Formats: sequence, structure tokens, C-alpha cells
Amino acid sequence: MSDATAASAAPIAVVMGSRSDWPTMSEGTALLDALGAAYEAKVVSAHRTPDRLSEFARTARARGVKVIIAGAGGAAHLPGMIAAHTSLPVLGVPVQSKALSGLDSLLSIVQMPAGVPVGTLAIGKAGAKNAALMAVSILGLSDPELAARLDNWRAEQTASVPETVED
Ligand code: RP5
Repeated sequence: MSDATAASAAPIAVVMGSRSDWPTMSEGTALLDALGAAYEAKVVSAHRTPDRLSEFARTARARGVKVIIAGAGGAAHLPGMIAAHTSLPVLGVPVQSKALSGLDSLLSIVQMPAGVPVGTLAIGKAGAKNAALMAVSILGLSDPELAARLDNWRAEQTASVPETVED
């Protein structure tokens, strides 16, 4: 992981509260790799590294970031605190916690007060994947080639679903 203040031209930033979130969040970055979407990935904790969080979020737009994906578990303040510092789109991924299976993470992320939005995805790996797809969809609004790659990926997914219940 690179330093949170390092310059980056990647339009997508994927941040997470702990290295323990990487097995979840890497499901999303694998999709970004497959779709040819550039990203940076790093650990930024709302509670353990508050100054890193502030620096990351305040400088994100100037560094070229356009969409932020933030995954965290438990008392998951990370996406909301990032959204407090920047008006870039923030997509929150509730990581499945051991104690409460991610319900704590979900409620921490989804219940933002009016005025500071966080787009909240599903708990766990499905949420990480869908956050990546949504980030690509957002960037595709101004990048037709990226949008075409997403459409192709969706078409391949559709084609892979069998109609019969067994072979
Ligand atoms: C959160 O606490 C992280 O996002 C992680 O999901 C959770 C547990 O972190 P570790 O104790 O595994 O580092 O901040």
C-alpha cells in the first residue's frame, strides 16, 4: 500500500479500515482490473489513523480521484468521515464483521444524516463487487470506452446464466 498523501492519477480510490478488509475489498479490485479501470488501494482507518483519513479525503479531488470506494467493518465510520471531507461520490461497503455479521457495518454506513450522502452497497463481497461496478458506471458517463467495456462485461454475465436447471 502506498502512502495516503502520494500523488495519484487513478480516478478510483479504494480504501479500507484495515488490512483484514482486503479479502473482501480485493473482490472489487479484481473486477476493476478485469475492466481496465485504474485505481489506488490503501488502508485508511477512521479510528486508528484519523489524520491519514483527513489528508486522504481533503486531497483526493486535487490528486485526480473521481470516485471513492470505502470499505469498513463494525463501527464503520470510514465512508461517512470521508464524505464529510469531500463532495466526491463515496461508495460504502459494509464489511462482514465477526460479532454481528456485518449488520453493524451496514447500519453504520447507511444511516447518514441528510446532507452528507454515502452510497451504500450490500454487506461483504457482493457489496465490494457492486461498488466497483458502480464506480465504473459513474466514470463511464464521461469515458465511452470504459462504458463499452462495462456493457460487454454485463453481456458476458448475461450469456453465462443457463436457462435450464441442470445439464
Ligand atoms: C474496522 O475494524 C476495519 O474496517 C475492520 O473491518 C474492523 C476490524 O479491524 P481489525 O481489528 O481486523 O484490524 O476499522
